Order: sequence, then structure tokens, then C-alpha cells
Amino acid sequence: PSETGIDGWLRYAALPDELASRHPQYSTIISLADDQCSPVFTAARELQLGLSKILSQNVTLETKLLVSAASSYIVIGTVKTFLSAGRDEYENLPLKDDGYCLVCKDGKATEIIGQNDRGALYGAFEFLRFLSRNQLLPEMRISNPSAPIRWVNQWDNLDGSIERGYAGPSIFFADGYVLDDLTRVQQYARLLASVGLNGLIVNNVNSNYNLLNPINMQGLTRIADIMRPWGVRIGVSLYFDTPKGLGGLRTSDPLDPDVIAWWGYITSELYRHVPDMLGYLIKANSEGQPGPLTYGRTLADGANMFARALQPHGDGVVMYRAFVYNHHLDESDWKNDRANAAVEYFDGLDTQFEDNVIVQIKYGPIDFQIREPPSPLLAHLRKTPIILELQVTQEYLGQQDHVVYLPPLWKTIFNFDLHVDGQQSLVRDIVSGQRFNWSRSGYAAVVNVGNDPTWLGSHLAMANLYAYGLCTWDPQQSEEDIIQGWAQLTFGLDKTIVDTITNISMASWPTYEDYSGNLGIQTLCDIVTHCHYGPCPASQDGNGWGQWTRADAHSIGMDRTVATGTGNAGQYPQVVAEQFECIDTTPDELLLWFHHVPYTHRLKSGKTVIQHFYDAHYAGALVAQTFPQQWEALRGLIDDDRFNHVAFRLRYQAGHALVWRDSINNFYYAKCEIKDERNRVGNH
Ligand code: GCW
Repeated sequence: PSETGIDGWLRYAALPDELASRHPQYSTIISLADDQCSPVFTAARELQLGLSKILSQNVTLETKLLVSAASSYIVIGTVKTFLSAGRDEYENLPLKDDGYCLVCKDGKATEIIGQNDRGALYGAFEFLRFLSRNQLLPEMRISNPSAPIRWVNQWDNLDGSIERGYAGPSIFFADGYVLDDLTRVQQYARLLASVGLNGLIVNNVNSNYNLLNPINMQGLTRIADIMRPWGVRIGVSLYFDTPKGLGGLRTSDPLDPDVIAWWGYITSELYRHVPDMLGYLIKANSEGQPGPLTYGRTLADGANMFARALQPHGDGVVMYRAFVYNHHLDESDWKNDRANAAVEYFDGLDTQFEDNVIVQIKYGPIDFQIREPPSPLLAHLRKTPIILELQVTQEYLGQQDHVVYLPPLWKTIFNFDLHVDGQQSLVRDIVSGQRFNWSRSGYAAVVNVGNDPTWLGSHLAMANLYAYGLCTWDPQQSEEDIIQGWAQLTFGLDKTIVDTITNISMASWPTYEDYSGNLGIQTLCDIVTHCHYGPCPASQDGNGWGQWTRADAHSIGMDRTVATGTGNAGQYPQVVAEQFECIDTTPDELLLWFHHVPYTHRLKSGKTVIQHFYDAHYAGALVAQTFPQQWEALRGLIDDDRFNHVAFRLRYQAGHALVWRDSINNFYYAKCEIKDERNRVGNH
């Protein structure tokens, strides 16, 4: 059958009869919540849908715990509701917020106990994953999220366009207003909930104050109401100069009493419309946006103004973005470095923020590149909690026209030991809150789904949204297990399907790195036209954006050492700083991030830098040529629509990989005139 993709990995494909018949015949699903807006009730209905599709069983839904011992039933509720129903054995389950426990009794009855409503919903989705993958449920399974904040950001504009979105217009806005028909928003909430994601910022960080007009406030109510039964709360991005723009005030100075009162009023209005609002995401003093520095105030003054406005209303937080930098940086000064900006701007502010301020930090110091070290700011905040910002939308990574399965990249960040204060400090333990005892910290990913039936513009790209949810729940889960599970849920249990998708996906990030930017030089895409797509190594330098390579006829790379360069290596804690300061101890994959070297410099592999460039581009482009052939094995095993959709994109990628290979290789050959040892480059 043809599949549009709207259900993503929640297709609940029917198990073949011989497998389905081994599962119990369920008689009843009992929801211990009868409030139809509760995520517990949503979960019960989802279980009903799942059983009907996966096992072809029509199961009734009850709201009272009245079951005969003989029948196979599923009960779902929270610890509290199980206890009220007399189930004292669940009193001391080791559950954290949003966690759940699955109990499988004699292989037939199942109980799903959430620590809270959302936990019950997440447990139901986990149960359905087991079923869809034809796996046996363990007798008892307890699962807790790694961090409380597991949110997504949408960069949707009010006119319906999406900044860095590659899948059609917004599912939230059009023509200045919230859409009337929010069907896709509900479907999106279902996908998010199914992988444990519990919050969403609905609009672009380059925000427009018209989001706050009365009609759009009502629109926000509708969005929040639709997402709430799925346990997804919403927040908004604010434009710093809204008091001037919308309020008619003469200033937006964060210390001005009228400005403070005005934000107080707006915040009350927002809470009147969305009583469980998450809070505010703020991009300020970044890429031309106004901010507190515009008014001679500190970043903390700006963040705290919003934080105090939120405090009277509940648990709302300010997500203050650390992406603050000067985009008119002078490249002629060897010491200038955009990678230094975050630590410099936030220097001395750690103790200055209100308790409900969280600093949202992109994973690398520059901007979602194919390879970056972790942002040094991750090692500088002790009191102020953080949100780690990732991207699911592949802005620099092929914009969904190239398959790039992202968890292997994310893991380089999660597993990095920053050695803060001389102690083991894995990024994932900082982000979870464990390292510095934060109670509210976690993850955000810029997702940018659009109204295309595939959500992200490509079926394979959805693996990254699924994986994002699972990684934030458990950043130690194997990226290979995640893709296998996703392939089974999305395309089917057949081994050829799972192996092919796993092979392509696991090869995809190193392949894209090979042909788009080696040794930490960044993704050599088009910076100057801002499209961030396709090869354009010349555009990296000679402008104020600071994504420089400093490539000349003899040498290449950013000297970020303390001894002779920008000093960026010195922003890391000592053990890490010493490692990056020295060429010998800097891993090859980050060599050009931290060092400026001749093209003839020899890597640890024994190759010169330039020969590595040539070889890697050939190797990467060659692997990309194999993707369409590998995919061919799926013809007839999956529906033609999705087969053809992916086949088309993989063929395009194979061709574009050749364009990348030759553009980059010829560019550097023209610069340094060093011949390819294998005589391929410059001979076309
Ligand atoms: O990388 C840049 C993007 C901008 C984006 C900005 C940011 C929303 O090119 O499109 O603006 O990052 O993260 O604020």
C-alpha cells in the first residue's frame, strides 16, 4: 500500500498472522483517568488504535479497574491512580518525572504505570514499539528520562515560511496568523510524545512581535489545547524590541519601569491564554537582533527582565540563547574569533541570572557544522543551568537532500569529557543536570517540520527526529539500535530492509563529512548567499561572519591556540585546553579547527593535509554512489511511493557528491598547486 509518511514511525503495520497469533487476545484497556484531555486517556486511545492495527484486535476501553483474572487486559494510569485503586505494590517505584514502569503479568496482562500523566503516555508508546517490532515485553521495565527538558524549536514565521525549513510551509502559521486548521499540529504532537518530547517553541527565534496581537494569542490557546493531551507544552520566542514596536513605548530598555510593566502585562495575557506556558526563548544581540546590549545593559539584565515577568505565574523559564556574536568581524586581525564570543559575552554572568533563566547553547562554538568540538561555554556555567541546542533540520548538512543520520555526530558531543574543575564532566552529564546539580536542564533541537507529508522533506530524515527523542531520553542508547528500531517501525521487519537502512544511515555522516569538510575545517558550503547549501569554499573567508578557514596558497586552518592564535583553546578547562593547544595531541578530525598548518603537514595517518582532502573527497563521493544501489534491494519490499521517493533523493545525492568532490578538490588544487598523488585532481 502507498504510505504518505504522515504517521512517520507510528504506522502500526499489521504483524503477519503467524506472529500476531502468538500475542494475547486483549479484552479490555482500562484507563485510570477519565478526563479526555489527560495524556493517560490519550495513551489508552493510542493503545486501542495500536492493537487494532498491529494485531487486528478490537479492544474495549474502560475507565474502572474491574477485570476478571482470566482475561488479558492493559491497565494504564499514574502511580497515584494505581495507589488509589489499591495497588500498593507500586508505592516505591524508582521513577523520576515523566518516567514509567511496564509490568507484564504471565505474558498476558500489562500494567503501565507513569510517574505522571506524561509518563503513562510514554510507557504506552514504548509498549506499542515492543509490539510493532514483535519483541517480547520483559516482566518489568522501568525507564526514566536523562533530563527533564526535552524540547523542540520551530523557526516558523508568521507568514508561514520557515527559516531553515526544507519541507514546505508552516503547520502553525500563514499570512500573519495562527492557522485555523491545526490537524497537522495534533499529528506533530503525537509524533513528539511518542519519543518522549515534552515541549515546543512554536515560532522563529528571529521573532515578530505580531505573535502577541490578540488574535494570535487566541491562536496560541488553540495550539496549546491541541498539544496538551499529548503532554507537549508550548513556549514562544520573543522579539526584544516589542515594547517599542507593538507597545508604542519610546524604549525597550530592560531596566525601564514602563518596559518592565509592559512585559508584565504581556506575560499575564499570555498566561491567561496558555496557563501552562513553558516560557520564553530569546535571541538577542545576535545577527542584527536588538537586545539588552543595545541599551547599554548586560545580557543578564535582559534575561532577568523576562524571568521576573514569568515568576508570578508558575514554572516558566527564560531560554536565553548563547548564540551572541558580532557578524561584522574583521578577518585581517589574526586574533579575532567568533568561536570565542559565547564565553566572552557570558563571562562573569553565571551568578547573575534569576533562578528561572536557562542558557541555551548550540553544541559547537560556531554553528551546527559537520564537525565541531563542544562549545567551551558548556564548561563555564556552574550555577546557571543549560539547554543543549541541536539541529534536526539539516541546515548545513545537505538540507534533507543528502542522507545524514545525526546521532553519531551528537554522540561526539554527548560523550566528550570537558574535565571541568579537574573532574570527569561528560557533556551528557552536564546537560542532564547531574554534574552541577541542576533540577531543570536538558535539550532542544531545531526541527522545522513543514506541511509536506514527509514532515521533513525526506522519509529518511525522520530518523533524526525519532533519534533525537530517544537520545534525549537516554543519550547512551546505541545509535545503531535506534536506527534499526526506526527502520522496523517505519518500513517493516524484513531483515533486508533493516540492514540496508542501517548500513546507509551509519555510513552517512562520515560520508558527508568526507565530501563536504574534512579535519574540522567546517562544512564548506555557501555562506555568502546564506543558503548554506552546496560547495562554495571560497565563501568562507573574506566576510564578517567568522566561519573562516584562512586558506591561502600555502596553509589552511584557524589558529585557535593560546600561544600564537585566537586563544580559543584556552577557553576549555586545562586538560582539554592542553590537548587542543598542541598539534600532536589534537585529533586529526579537529586539526584545522584549532591549528593553521601547511597543506603539506602530515597527519597522524601519515598523509598530508592536502592528500587527505583529495582522498577523502573521492572516498566519500564513492560511498555516496553506493547508496542508490543499496536502496535498490528494497524494491518490492516496501511500498512504491516511499521506495521511489528515497531512490530519487539518493540518486540526486550521488550526483551532488561528485559536484562537491570536484568543486572542493579543484578549489584547493588551484590554491596550492600541489598535485594529487593519484593524479585525479585537476585532470578533468
Ligand atoms: O545559523 C544561523 C542560521 C540562521 C539562524 C541562526 C540562529 C534563526 O543561518 O538562519 O536564525 O543561526 O540560530 O539564530
